[in-house]
Amino acid sequence: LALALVMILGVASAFADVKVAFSQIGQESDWRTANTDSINGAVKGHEGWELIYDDAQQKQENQIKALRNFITQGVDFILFTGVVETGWEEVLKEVNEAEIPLILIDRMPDCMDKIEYAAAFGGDFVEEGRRQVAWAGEYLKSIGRGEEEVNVAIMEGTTGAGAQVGRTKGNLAAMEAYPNLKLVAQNTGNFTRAEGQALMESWLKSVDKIDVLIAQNDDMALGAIDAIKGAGLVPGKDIIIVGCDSVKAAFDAIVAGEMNATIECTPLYGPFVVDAIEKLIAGEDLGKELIHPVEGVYDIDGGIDCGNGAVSVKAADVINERQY
Ligand code: GZL
Repeated sequence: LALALVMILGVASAFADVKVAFSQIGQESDWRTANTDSINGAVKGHEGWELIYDDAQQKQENQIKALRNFITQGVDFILFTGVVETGWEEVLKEVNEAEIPLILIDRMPDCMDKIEYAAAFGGDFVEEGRRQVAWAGEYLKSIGRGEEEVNVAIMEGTTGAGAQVGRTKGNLAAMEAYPNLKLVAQNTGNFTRAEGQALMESWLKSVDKIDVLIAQNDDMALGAIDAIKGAGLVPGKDIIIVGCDSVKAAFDAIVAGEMNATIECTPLYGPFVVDAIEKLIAGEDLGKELIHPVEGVYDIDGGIDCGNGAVSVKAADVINERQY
């Protein structure tokens, strides 16, 4: 029976009229899991489409191998997000030479202007980083602490990742607008909860005083909360904590008063990818524009104006609508 099943599945996959290959970075965060689930669900949910998935475990060499395997397999489309920005030009040109349409999602390669790609969709990381610091600066003003010097620590994502490079750029640019914010620590927690906890534990021993933590994703913020509690401090009060991604666990922490805000960066690219592939199959040219999703800011009370039209929304009011 098992043999028959394998044969049937084998034959069925041979008839899948669209093979979509996805080079995914890894499983480092709730955001990444939600991103994989969104694309997996959308592609597999499409009649006659097959998803060929590779998890690179956050290693660039594994992504390069996967891309070359996809070329050998003769897939119809390749979805790609790079663990880091650099080192992709050679292999992405091989994808171009194989004439396989490339859809860039999430973290963009730094060679975008040197390769061919059929569509691009991802977060505006510089704006997300700017919003993190702007939220903190405006929140401090709203509680009467806009004048006092406040010590800020920036916990960065995976070093060299587009999301880290962009968010750090946005973080530091926004610090200029709030002279009361003083940067006292900056290091990477690699976008994981465990490494965020470890980094916060080391900072609590080595840094005189941290008043605000800017964590470039919610998983690191949640790890930092564990470390703060372990040190006998009160997260959300003794240290103000601003995350990024807006995953469900962050909403739970905000409603519990242990985290103060999170900046949205949606992982739900599945519908975008399916729509793009359908249009490409129909012969449409989708252009080169990097499409950014519209995104929000969520915190304990709402009403904090972060600039660029971003006013925070009360987490408790929308927690039941969260999709990831
Ligand atoms: C952002 C994405 C980042 C998330 C992290 O688009 O690349 O990678 O912010 C994830 O949670 O690890």
